[in-house]
Amino acid sequence: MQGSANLNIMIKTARNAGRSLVKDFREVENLQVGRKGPGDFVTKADMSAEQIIRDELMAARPTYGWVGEETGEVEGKDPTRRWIVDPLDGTTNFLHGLPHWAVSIALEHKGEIVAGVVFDAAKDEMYYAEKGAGAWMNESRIRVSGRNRMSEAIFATGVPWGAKKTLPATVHDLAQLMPTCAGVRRWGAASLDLAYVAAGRYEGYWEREISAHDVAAGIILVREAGGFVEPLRADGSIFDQGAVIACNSGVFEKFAKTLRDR
Ligand code: LIP
Repeated sequence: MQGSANLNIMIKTARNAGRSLVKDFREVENLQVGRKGPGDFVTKADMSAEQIIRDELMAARPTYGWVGEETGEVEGKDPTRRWIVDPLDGTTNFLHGLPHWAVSIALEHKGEIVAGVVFDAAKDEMYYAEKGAGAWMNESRIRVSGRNRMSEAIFATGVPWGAKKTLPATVHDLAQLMPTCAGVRRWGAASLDLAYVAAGRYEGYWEREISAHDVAAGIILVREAGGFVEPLRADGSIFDQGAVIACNSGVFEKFAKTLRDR
């Protein structure tokens, strides 16, 4: 795919940050250096990857705003455009030596995500999408799965940890959903959950307590791959609610009804 200048910058930056993370992966000195809250770790690797991304994106587009997991929010001269970045989504997996984590970079324009890149550096899988240009993984176009029976569908979610309040609701979701489908997975990196829905590896994903930087890039991957992404509850936006549902078109209605009828 011939991407725009912005998409090419995002891909190059994600690759550079991913390379730095691969070097740090499984190196003891790069393990946990702090905690933002119970179960919410930050590593030297997170911080240096965010610095790489911030330096490269700010140099390339100095007027755009910035929201990064580790460095917070900076308003740009251009109030209509901002980067939304998670330098290391799946920090807990990274800390445990589990090769399932990613760099996530999204570009928002006037409140809409217009480009997204999720780089699974450990597996060298670069997922990217731009509004109107489809979703891609490395050189191949990706699409959501064509499965349309709940009994054959698998889903992914994030199970809340530590001080998160949504454990009872998530347990209720699981009790309602599990008897209707072929299984539920919990991998620990929301950006990759969305990338996997986009690639047709599983049918859907939902999570009840999630941050914008975890899901921003994945939202456009799923939409451009032909799937639906909505706020989990009918009112408000995904970012305001911090709750999301994403799915192929074949089982979306049944999946959403199961989670929304409470
Ligand atoms: C993590 C997610 C994970 C989710 C956690 C957490 P981090 O992001 O992607 O799937 O369940 O709540 O937010 O903290 O590793 O960037």
